[in-house]
Amino acid sequence: MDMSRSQHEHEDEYNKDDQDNSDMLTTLPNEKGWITEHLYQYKSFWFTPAAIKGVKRAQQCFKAQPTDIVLVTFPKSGTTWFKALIFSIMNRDRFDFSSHPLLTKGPHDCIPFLEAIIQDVASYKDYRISCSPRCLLATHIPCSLLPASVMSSGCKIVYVFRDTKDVLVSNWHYMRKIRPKQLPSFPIEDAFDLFCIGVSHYGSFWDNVLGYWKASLEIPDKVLFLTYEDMKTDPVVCLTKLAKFLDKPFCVEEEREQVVQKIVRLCSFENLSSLEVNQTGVQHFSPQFSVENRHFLRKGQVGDWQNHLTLEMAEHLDEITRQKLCGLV
Ligand code: PAP
Repeated sequence: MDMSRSQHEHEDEYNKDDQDNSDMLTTLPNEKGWITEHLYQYKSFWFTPAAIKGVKRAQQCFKAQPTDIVLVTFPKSGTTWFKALIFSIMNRDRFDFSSHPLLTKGPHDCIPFLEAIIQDVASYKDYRISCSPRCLLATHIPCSLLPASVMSSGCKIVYVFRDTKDVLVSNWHYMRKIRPKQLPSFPIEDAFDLFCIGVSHYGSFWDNVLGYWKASLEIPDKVLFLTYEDMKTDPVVCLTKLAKFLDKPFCVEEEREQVVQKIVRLCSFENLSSLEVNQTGVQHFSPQFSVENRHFLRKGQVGDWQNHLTLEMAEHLDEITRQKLCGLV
């Protein structure tokens, strides 16, 4: 009886949240959406209605623990790759490389998104228990909108930055693939215009980056700022730094056994994209939103923007990046 009451209470609360959210949406500024009709500006950032619900839910319900690890990215900055890397670093004592979970599970199955899993209280509780004592989570939520406990708990945050132009191009490809057929076509020129004025999922891109960049300068022992490009150029150095930050440094014996190199290979684009689970599997983020795993592994290259943006577009994006992230790039 208690179970069904609490289930009812939970559902009532949820339905009330839905009603409050739709009421709130009518009061928010909106712009053309990438995969929904509109994106809405909520507390200075742009979201789909579902993402606003996720952010609010996370703020209400998520209680971070000091031992938690939160991977934060602006969408298409390397989430899938870094989920695989962090999962491999943290679980390297538990799994052998020949029968590793990443060979049969997608990276998004190994580390869930906070704003998605928190929508289902039972799954969230089960997940927390399953990965105790160190819970691994990922999110795209901007720094200023994180649940308060993330900063106050002192848990570790890893932020991944990627070149603006590649982020735009990767977002455009992905959104075009999953964009509902009933919406009009979405040329890259439209994506570019929206992106430049900050209108993209969890954007503006620059404000999202800036919040975490500043936090990484203020509390470097709690917030590590890495780049997609550095991980590509020198994965061994970057992974070693990441493991040290996560209090799981590689010991001499592991170095001798080339564990770092084994993780790099396991999580490489070439390996992950060749696995059946990532070619045919589907990620169910919520009952309403599923995406085929292959859409998270497209090209995995630095500089693919050159195949899609004009030089004028690229220069414009670089100029905004120089102005907004002065000192970082
Ligand atoms: P998400 O934020 O929606 O989860 P995310 O994983 O950040 O997506 O972005 C996908 C991008 O990372 C794709 O970039 P592309 O469109 O330029 O190709 C994808 O190919 C790339 N990616 C995924 N896995 C890897 C990997 N193991 N190594 C390098 N890049 C990767």
